[in-house]
Amino acid sequence: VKRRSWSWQQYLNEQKAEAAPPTLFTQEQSFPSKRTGFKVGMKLEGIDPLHPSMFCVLTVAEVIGCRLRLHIDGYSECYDFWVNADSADIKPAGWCKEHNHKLHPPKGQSETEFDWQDHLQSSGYHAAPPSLFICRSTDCEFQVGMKLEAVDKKNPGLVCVASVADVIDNRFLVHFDNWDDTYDYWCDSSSPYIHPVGWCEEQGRPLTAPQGHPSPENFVWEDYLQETGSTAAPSLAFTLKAPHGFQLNHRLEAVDRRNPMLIRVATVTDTEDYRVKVPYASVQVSMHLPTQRHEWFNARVTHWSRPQVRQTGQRERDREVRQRVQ
Ligand code: MLY
Repeated sequence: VKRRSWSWQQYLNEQKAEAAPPTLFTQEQSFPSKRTGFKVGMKLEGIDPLHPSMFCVLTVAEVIGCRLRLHIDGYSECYDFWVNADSADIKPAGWCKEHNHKLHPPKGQSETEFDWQDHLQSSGYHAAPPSLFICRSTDCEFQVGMKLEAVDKKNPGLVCVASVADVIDNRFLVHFDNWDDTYDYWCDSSSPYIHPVGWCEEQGRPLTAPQGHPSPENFVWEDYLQETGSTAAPSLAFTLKAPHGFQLNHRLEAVDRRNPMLIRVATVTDTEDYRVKVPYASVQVSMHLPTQRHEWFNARVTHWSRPQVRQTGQRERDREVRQRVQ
């Protein structure tokens, strides 16, 4: 049997389903207006997703559409990760030095010895031109050291004592006091996961004290701020965004978290104010963007124009992943 290429329009008609309207997606989730100029082999600096407090030396290992697979120099390929080409997590070579951030050198090289010029010369690769990176607003009222209450995204039932550990452009790094940086995450002032000091008390919810606090049940912000010589992030700096507008049964394209190279057809099966639940269908398509733009993308990126239909077992079909709506 000749397999016809998979089409969103046909699928939506068959399913009598509606695509999530493009207006519901943020700028970052929408298709960029021009093709990315990143090429395999270009080098850059960026945030290690497993250690969000660290900047590393990276090489573009693969480019598919508007997404890049990045390799951390000197480390195993198993740490490679995918980002959108317009991600705020990547910066041109030399950015860390210029902005007073520690750059983790490739494995085996010492921090003091690492030099971009030498690294490029010895590898024979080039730095990604700074013009490929998106310029961002630098407006941020949050400052390093300020305290807040934040949801631990790895344990979403917990709201915890947290600090601003870093600020870049309009985003800041949320760090949980006395925990390691694997719980850290970057967000902006509109994030639904952050709250001003005193929020838990006001809401009648438990607040998780810093790890090792002598009396976690009796945590008092006033004392803690004094002990640590810190200030609370001003409540006016919190600018909670409006809930998303995705609705049950909306179809969209979502990155498969287990195999982030793949983008899958997905259906919204549950919604909360700031999250949607999307179990993956078994069809893989070309991008995770509003479906209306699909034709445009397909027309240009030929190696994605024959989506692959995967045979999946029950286990895979039953697999559900909560995809957070940014
Ligand atoms: N059961 C987990 C909970 C860790 C929570 C960390 N947050 C507060 C940053 C553990 O003990 O590892």
